[in-house]
Amino acid sequence: MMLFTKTLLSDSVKNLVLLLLFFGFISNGDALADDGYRLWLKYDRIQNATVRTSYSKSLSFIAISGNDDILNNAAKELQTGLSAMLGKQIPIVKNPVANQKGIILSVSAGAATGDGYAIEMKDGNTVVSATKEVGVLYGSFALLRHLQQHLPLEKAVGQSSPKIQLRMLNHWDNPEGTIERGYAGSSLWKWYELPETVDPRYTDYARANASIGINGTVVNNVNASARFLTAEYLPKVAALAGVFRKYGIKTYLSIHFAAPKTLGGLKTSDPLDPEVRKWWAEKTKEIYRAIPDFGGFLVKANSEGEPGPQDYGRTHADGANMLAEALAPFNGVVIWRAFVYKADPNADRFKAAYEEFAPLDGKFAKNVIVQVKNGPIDFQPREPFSPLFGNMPRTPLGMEFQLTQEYMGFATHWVYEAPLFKECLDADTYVNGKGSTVARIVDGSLHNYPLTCIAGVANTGSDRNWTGHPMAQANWYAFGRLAWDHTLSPETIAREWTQLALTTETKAVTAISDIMLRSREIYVDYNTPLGLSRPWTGSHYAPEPWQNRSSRPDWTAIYYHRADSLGLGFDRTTSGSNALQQYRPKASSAWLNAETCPLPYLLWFHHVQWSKQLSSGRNLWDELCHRFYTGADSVRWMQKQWAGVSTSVDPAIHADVSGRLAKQYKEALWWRDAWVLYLQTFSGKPIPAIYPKPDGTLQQVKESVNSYLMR
Ligand code: BDP
Repeated sequence: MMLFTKTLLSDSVKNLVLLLLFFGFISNGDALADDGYRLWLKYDRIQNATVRTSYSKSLSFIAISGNDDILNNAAKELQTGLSAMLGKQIPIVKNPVANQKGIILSVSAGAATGDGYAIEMKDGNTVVSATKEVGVLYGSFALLRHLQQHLPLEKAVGQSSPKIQLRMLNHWDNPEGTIERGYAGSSLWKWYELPETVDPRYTDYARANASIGINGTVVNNVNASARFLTAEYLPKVAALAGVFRKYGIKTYLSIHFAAPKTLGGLKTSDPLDPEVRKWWAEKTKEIYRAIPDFGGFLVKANSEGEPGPQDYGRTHADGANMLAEALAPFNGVVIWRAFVYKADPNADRFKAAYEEFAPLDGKFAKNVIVQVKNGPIDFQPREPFSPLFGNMPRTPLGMEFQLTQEYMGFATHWVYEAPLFKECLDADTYVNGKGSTVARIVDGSLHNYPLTCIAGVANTGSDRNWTGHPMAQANWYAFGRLAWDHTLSPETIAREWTQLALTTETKAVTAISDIMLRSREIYVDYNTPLGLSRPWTGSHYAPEPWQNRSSRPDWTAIYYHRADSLGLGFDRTTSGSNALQQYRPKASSAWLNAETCPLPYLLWFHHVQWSKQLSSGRNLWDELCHRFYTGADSVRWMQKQWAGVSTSVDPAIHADVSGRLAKQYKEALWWRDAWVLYLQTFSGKPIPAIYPKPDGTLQQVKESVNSYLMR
């Protein structure tokens, strides 16, 4: 009896909430604290009555014919979004309603091609059309994005097609639920309860991705466990794929190259061994039986201790082509990573990927993509573009960006990454003359690549707000938007995301996007200014520029900054490692000479004397102090600016970000003091009098770092 009453009560409460929702007393979050779960798909009720009325008149139904999963999800999303924004239930119908205006979803030949969509006005109706169902889904999300910004409906008209075919997230998730370099809780995938229990959150994950055009996901870590290929795990992966498929997202797996040995019990994993090839062919068939639209394999091989073809004297191409052969009958692809560097004490790690991969150009099978990190070293706060871009015209090169902030302050520091992505995409390689940008290599237009791919190492986890730092959601969003259209500006994306996720108040949108746009440069200034890199070893978080001990030299900090009594920086000119020679002369001409090298890249390429006058008018030492001090100080500006939007942003999110900013400020001082005090032992110069003294001695900073590292 008790139970019955409870059920009745909870049902009636539910109905009341629904009623209130539709009639606008509360809107999906207006009156409730926002926990960030809804990301940029908030669909808050539109407060401006004029806008609401005008939308209501034109958008009174959603017409969809046929019964396709993806189309149904497009209609459902429009219904959820519109009903919440307009405060009334918008029906999904089979045919347009006479004498009313609404949305018509249509799959038709001749509409926008590929994954693209068109939005048109026809007889007062808003028609979202595409050649493929998934295009209609993307068009529906684009329309919702437009309406969430309260823009005039007729301005939604237009066409859009993605510039890159495979727009993927790479999850570095492990079978036991941890995430390599994850800072937002544990894995989203609850392997232990799959496939029987399918968390509804997987659907929300798929919605979020589809809303920004992401169409592929690699669900497990590149340091791959062979377990994902077992009969135990494949049904689990298949259950996820079943959810993702309905949002146009293909599922991929990272594979362990030695699986034929470790899993299959073979004597070898040599890619040229017929038994090994057969093993992969059979395994691939088994995967496709479970997941008919499986995307393919992502492979980290002969890198940081992972097994690979070189263990058998074979090349990366041999390894990739063996897997490509197994996947080809199913149209699957191999995404082979170029993140390699050997433990050679005399080598420059900068040059490693180019040296191993450029000679293999043209040797890969048709369904292989080589995935290259944006920079030559490893996701540093600033790197020059990888010299592989432009040097493999006969091999599709994919881009790998890192969304998770491994080197950018985890989930504590606010860093908007779109400027970093754009800086790399817009860089000119000059391979086919001026305008040969990295973006044009990645989108295939420069070398006519038949396959194109861009990947972001995901920053998602089980935290309620998905990304730990609420503002890190913008990095996921920006990645998707740029993967779709790399010509968008970081500012456009910042403003758009802010309006969708935080507030539509114009002043606040400007204030918040200002912080976002400056945030990466501020971080670089107090963390690795003027082209410094890798001032940490194990933690990737705390300052350790003094770190000089490790099993290999390129795992120490001193290997990268090369501070000595003369100066600072890594000489990569002809007098040093000559890594600059891997670029086209026009791309590197400014970098070749310390006089002309832009300051952000100076110490990437030159060992510069402490008293050298720079283009800023300061000498190197003073310029470094200037950067460290102004960088750290700028976090206070971020705090002030953020305090100024307190009435425009949800209080819970506001408080959360304020707390993180306070910690960021403390840690910016930590970084500043660590660097300045450490470098001073080489430069022997005083900190300019205009700056306050560091908070402690070098020894004290080292102790605080040690106590952090002991955690
Ligand atoms: C480095 C990470 C490491 C990854 C590696 C990779 O520290 O955890 O496994 O990249 O990309 O940045 O393979």
